[in-house]
Amino acid sequence: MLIRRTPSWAIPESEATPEHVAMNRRLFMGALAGAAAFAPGAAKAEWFGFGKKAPPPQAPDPSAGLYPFKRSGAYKLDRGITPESINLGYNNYYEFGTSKSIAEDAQALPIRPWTIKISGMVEQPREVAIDDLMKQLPLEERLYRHRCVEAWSMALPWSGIPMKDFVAFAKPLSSAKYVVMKTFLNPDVAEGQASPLFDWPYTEGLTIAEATSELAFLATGAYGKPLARQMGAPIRLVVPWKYGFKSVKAIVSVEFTDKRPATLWAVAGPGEYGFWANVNPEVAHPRWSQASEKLIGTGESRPTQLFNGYAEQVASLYKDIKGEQLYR
Ligand SMILES: Nc1nc2c(c(=O)[nH]1)N[C@H]1C(S)=C(S)[C@@H](COP(=O)(O)O)O[C@H]1N2
Ligand SMILES: [Mo]
Repeated sequence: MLIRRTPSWAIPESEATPEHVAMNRRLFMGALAGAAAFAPGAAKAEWFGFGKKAPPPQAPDPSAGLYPFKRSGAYKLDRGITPESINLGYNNYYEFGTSKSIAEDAQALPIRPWTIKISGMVEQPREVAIDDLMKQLPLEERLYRHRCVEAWSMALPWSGIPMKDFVAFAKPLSSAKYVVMKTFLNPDVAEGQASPLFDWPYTEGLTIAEATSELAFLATGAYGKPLARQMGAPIRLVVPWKYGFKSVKAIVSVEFTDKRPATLWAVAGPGEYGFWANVNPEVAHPRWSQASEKLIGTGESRPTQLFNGYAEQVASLYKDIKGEQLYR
């Protein structure tokens, strides 16, 4: 008889995957009949990571020598850093599968050359290579907590560019209200993108006020080196006062607009995930409590903090917003 031993820090699958599998199952049942008709082969009954392929040879990272970035003293943790080895093996990245073990599949993503398209309500639309961007903008390391809507958390050193400096670089028009970020679209490499259950590419957005706030960060690295592919290489958003699904990985486009974007999880589960998604222990997810969180790596349970402990920096962003679901 096979006994699956779960490390003590691991969350039982049933708890760890609600964002995700529980909803998908429901969606899946509903979607199956129709979806299978227009996307034969995409609607796989088992979708927990894909076939193992040897990763293709990858181009070198010309910015690798810039790491480690100088650590900012402004961001203190109230817990230990999650060991890198644990973070590298516990990820959400639906493009590569719905389990936490997508690291191997994610190695197929080519991350050089990599450009970011800046478009919409800006002085001048343009496309910029990530390595040029890193030469022009400030680089630093920040220690942040990281809280998934599934009620687990980590803490880690991110290396990257303050988002407010990126926004200044992009020169949005004063009429722009939102910034919309999208992940690459390449179903040949990311088989999850063949699934009809989500509106690919992964899309997330912030208000301009959020994007230019102190904490919003574009990570190009973690743990003192370039970002691992499973963590969102070569560049991903990090907004630590919000649930993890806001922090979109592998960004290829940034658009400025005056319309609130339709974001991937808000489209997939509108009753469960919204645009704002600010962490709040008192606002439960429709299917589970957010009062506490489990620290990945130790298994310790801690009370969830309002805005994930960053209320001092971000609460003022929301004080005049009325009649909106700010915490889901
Ligand atoms: N493109 C993309 N970005 C994504 C996701 C995803 O599936 N695809 N998952 C999100 C979720 S739900 C979380 S919790 C974090 C996980 O980041 P990590 O794997 O570095 O912990 O990435 C977010 N960004
Ligand atoms: Mo998440």
